[in-house]
Amino acid sequence: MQRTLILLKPDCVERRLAGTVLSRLEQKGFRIVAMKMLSVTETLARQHYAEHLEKSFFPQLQAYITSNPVIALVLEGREVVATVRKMVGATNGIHAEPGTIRGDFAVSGQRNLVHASDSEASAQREIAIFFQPEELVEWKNPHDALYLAPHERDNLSH
Ligand code: FUP
Repeated sequence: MQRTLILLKPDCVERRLAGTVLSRLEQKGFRIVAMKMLSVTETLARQHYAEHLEKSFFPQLQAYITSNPVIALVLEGREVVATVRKMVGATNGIHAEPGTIRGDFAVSGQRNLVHASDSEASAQREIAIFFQPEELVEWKNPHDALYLAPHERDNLSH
């Protein structure tokens, strides 16, 4: 079943928007399988943003993501990676479509509230950075019957 890593970033926590953002993701119909608050260390920031280490904006990005705690969570569900990316919107809040999380709540290219994995491979890499395998909770939700047709429940990754 497909999973993705979400970070409610320091600005999201500081602006008390964590509940609002989480609510949107929950209401869509995805399953929370892990969640915790933590302070991102500089080492963790370098791991998570490995692809941006050489970018000119990395020092500022690292300072921001380590400035206050984040809430990290893993969501599971059908096409969760691409669907959450659509819900989050374009990187810069100014360019993000209204109706997306960044489009509705962000005006910044850096303080954009949320991180969401951009591919299944990224999701696997990022989940392993933030969570131990035993922190990922397997559970059955009786309400899945309300969200999915029987044939969709059989293979949740498609
Ligand atoms: P996204 O996948 O939309 O989160 O964006 P990227 O992976 O391209 O960038 C990761 C983070 O780097 C963004 F959330 C914000 C930050 N960033 C900047 O601060 N400046 C930039 O020019 C690009 C990205």
